Amino acid sequence: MTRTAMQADAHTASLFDDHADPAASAPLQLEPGAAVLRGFALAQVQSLQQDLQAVLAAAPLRHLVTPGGRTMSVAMSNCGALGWVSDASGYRYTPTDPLCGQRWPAMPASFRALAVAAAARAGYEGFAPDACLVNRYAPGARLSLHQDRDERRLGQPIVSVSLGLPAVFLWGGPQRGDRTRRVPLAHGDVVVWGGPARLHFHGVMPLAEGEHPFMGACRINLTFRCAG
Ligand code: MD3
Ligand code: FE
Repeated sequence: MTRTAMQADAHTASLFDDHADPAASAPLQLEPGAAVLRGFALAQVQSLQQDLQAVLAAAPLRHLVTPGGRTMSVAMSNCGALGWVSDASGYRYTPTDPLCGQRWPAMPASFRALAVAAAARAGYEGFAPDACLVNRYAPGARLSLHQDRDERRLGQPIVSVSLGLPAVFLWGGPQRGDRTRRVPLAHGDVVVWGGPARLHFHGVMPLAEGEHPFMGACRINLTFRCAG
């Protein structure tokens, strides 16, 4: 084999590894506690998408209202033992869907397995999420800078899975006024947020217009948490 052919081969192999064998690609550390696993969910997107449809049939996406009275542009739902909700009285985790009074749909095995594998890959063995928040962004939807501090066990990480249209994630520091970095998140990317990064401020820039071949004109983000 010529030298050029070998180089081309090696290049193809590394591209292939990143996408087909996510366990082989080293996590990118944003900072201590925050690891980006590019494409980690790609091999599972078909089952995730199917199971998501069933979750959303039982617990439809809805636009929650903040305690301040604003309707969120992101549509949300939940699965698992606990679900995150917001209304005039505040933010909290509930065992039932306020729309119907029934328990949230169970967390699909495909969701749980992916979240547990991603956490382990980032160094968190034995991650046992009891809540999965589903966020759906249509073009223009955004999430303003906030902290996630409604969970009981802040020592546990949050695992987030991005599907569909790409987004620009805003990554700040422990104080609201800290400068922010922009981190692009694409279809199939998984991020594990723990340690000192767990309480950092973060948000999502308004979603750009687009059509994703697999997910349509939207971005879905799944976040797995230990809430109770
Ligand atoms: C960093 N969701 O649901 S995922 C949220 O893309 C949320 O829908 C965004 O922020 C989304 O609360 C961002 C990445 C993420 C999720 C939770 C975090 C980053 C985090 C918690 C602590 C630190
Ligand atoms: Fe958040």
